[in-house]
Amino acid sequence: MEDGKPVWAPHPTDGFQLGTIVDIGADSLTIEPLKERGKTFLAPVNQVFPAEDDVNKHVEDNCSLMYLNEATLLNNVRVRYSKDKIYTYVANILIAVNPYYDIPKLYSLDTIQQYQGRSLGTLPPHVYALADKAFRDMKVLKMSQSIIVSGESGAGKTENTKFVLRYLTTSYGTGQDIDERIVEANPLLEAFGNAKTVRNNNSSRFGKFVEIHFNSKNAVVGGFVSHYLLEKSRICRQSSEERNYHIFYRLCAGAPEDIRQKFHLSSPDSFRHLKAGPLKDPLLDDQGDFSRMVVAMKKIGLDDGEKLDLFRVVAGVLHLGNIDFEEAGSTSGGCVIKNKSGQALEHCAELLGLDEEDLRISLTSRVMLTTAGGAKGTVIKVPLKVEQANNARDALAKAVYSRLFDHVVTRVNQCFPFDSSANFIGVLDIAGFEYFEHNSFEQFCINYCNEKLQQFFNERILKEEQELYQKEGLGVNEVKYVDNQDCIDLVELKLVGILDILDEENRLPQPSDQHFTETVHNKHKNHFRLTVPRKSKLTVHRNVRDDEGFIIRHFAGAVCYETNQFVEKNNDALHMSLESLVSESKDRFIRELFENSINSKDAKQKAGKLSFISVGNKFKTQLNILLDKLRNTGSSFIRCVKPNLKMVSHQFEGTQILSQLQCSGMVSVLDLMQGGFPSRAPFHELYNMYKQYMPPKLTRLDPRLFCKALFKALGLNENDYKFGLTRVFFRPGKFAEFDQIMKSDPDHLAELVKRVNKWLI
Ligand code: AD9
Ligand code: MG
Repeated sequence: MEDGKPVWAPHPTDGFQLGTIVDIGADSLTIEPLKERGKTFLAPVNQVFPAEDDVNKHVEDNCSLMYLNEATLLNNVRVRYSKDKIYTYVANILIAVNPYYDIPKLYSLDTIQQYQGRSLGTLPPHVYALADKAFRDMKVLKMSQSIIVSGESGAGKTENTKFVLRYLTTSYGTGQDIDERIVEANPLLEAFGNAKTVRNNNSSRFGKFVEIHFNSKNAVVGGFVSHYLLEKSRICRQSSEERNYHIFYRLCAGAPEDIRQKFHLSSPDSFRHLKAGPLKDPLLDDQGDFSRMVVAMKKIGLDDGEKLDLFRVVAGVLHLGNIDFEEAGSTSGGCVIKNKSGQALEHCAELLGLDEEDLRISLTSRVMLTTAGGAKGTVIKVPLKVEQANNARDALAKAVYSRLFDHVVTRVNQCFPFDSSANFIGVLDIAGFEYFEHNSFEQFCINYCNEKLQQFFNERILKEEQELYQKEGLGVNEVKYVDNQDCIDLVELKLVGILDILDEENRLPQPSDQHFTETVHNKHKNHFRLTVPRKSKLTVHRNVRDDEGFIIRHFAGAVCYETNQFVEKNNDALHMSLESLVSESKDRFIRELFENSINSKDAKQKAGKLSFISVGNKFKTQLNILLDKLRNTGSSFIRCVKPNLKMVSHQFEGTQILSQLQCSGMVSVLDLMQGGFPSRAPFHELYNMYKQYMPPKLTRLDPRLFCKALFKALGLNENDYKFGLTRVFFRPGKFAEFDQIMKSDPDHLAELVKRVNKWLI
């Protein structure tokens, strides 16, 4: 960094501020802010970055800046955002800032048409450009493609995913039903899988990978949705400012009178599962959304019977939630259903096709197989305490609702079937790295998933970069990056990985979260990635006892997980009495929900005795299938950014955005690019761009020689660029510099032409 030149130094809210270096210490710099002359502050050396000469300038591809670092990236994104340019490239990666309002024409049909068939970079950065690149790559390389959309809650993943789906079906569909169905499946998935949270009024509480399949003529033939990890805890409990899944409120608000009567529906405040949070959100139109959902259901081909099946189960879950228990008042230590819950019990039994008495017994007692006294396999009935009965009721609600969600996805998939497909374009919309005040099993799973995706991102971005250098004969050094395999191993390795340790705990006769936590610490003493909360010097340290949690050092930062409830959340099995209750329901639909859930024949045979189904390991298997799939496709990345916590337009909270860019791995990409050759231009493009400025003698040369002659004449520093086989590679910012010289004033150009002529002689 040169003396007196402005630099970017940390700022508490903006992320960075401009200043000049006034003194250099051993590991910190004294900075004088540009806005407050005379004042100074200290900043760590590694958090001060060179600034561009013109900080108000913005570029479509961040790599054409002179200095590639987190500060110049943040500034570029900021300047662009202020002009409603929400998309920015960093090479082929697309950064998308959520505008929180509809930018006119940004997604219009006209815009869709403009982007069709156009190479990346020929038009302003756009999610359509990336979608079209995926399509063209699929067509030319005859290879499936994936688009990985990531970012924190509310960053715009789901909206961008929908734009990709709409773009592809509009542009490359056959104009038949199927195109519309792929788009219209979303309202249904969102009704059952999205909810209002403090971070997003329409937050997806599940991950999904949507594939659009194409035939050998590259026309859309069908689609397929895979889903991951629906947040089950929400069905029975929400924090005071959050809501349950949309469908519950929509049904209460929008169902026509006959359905309301049939399913005994009333306002949301009469249901325990809904009344903890806000019943109505001013920004959400439950009634209107209900009508829109019904229209979408029709469009994708659901008939009235199927629609009623879905609504009936949703209503059944609501009534189930209203069943309350009280102590039995006898010596048995058990409990009974409160008198006032009689109607809830009756409605629930009716809607789920259960015998009222059976439901009562299954909720208040538990059937166990005993081996005591040598009487192997004797069935005994154990009365449940009030708290245990509450748990049983909630477990049943979660099981019924999550099976219902599985069914919705399966049913949606039947709406766009395909016989054969040549290739697909898959879009992954899954939550990004999370760290909250309290982090539980859900965060643990999602962050494990993000470690895997980050590894894939590193592999792809670095590998592609190195392959290109190699192909072009550049002979540059290999690029190194931090490998996170050790962190992935810590979670998923057989036997010693955290997931297997947890499963092992679940299988113990008396599993406990504390014992699980201790085992994790014991098995991984001195593991670089794992520490105990109390003694940890890491900044995330929370007031959690060592046997109540662990800290994992993720690629995006350290997170303290509180292990309370890990054991319970890792188990997908209902206890035996409830499992047999629902699988023997009089209602065919309910029976099928539970039949389908046990897939393998083997598991079916054991079903009667199943007491543990691992959530963590199921997710691990799904994730590995997903990653195998991704590895077999060409890939593009979209990094979504949430501009502010208030969810409003035109507000750019620098520090918060900076942290998102860091978590998404963008900063490491910049480091890589800064050390490499991020800008590149094919010889023929340079030739076409600049031939008008050059003497005829030069333009007669072939594009490669033309460029060589030109570069020589310009006297460019040979460290700033390299000639490959088909293109010139530039060091960061050097292409922009070169372009500026070429387009500079006529006198300068005349001088240049003279020099070129001289060189050619
Ligand atoms: V979550 O992890 O599912 O909680 P997402 O999916 O990242 O989250 P989502 O796409 O749902 O966020 O976006 C949140 C809200 O921002 C949307 O409901 C829109 O109101 C708003 N949004 C997002 N992207 C755009 C956009 N490109 N234009 C206008 C947008 N509004
Ligand atoms: Mg979403």
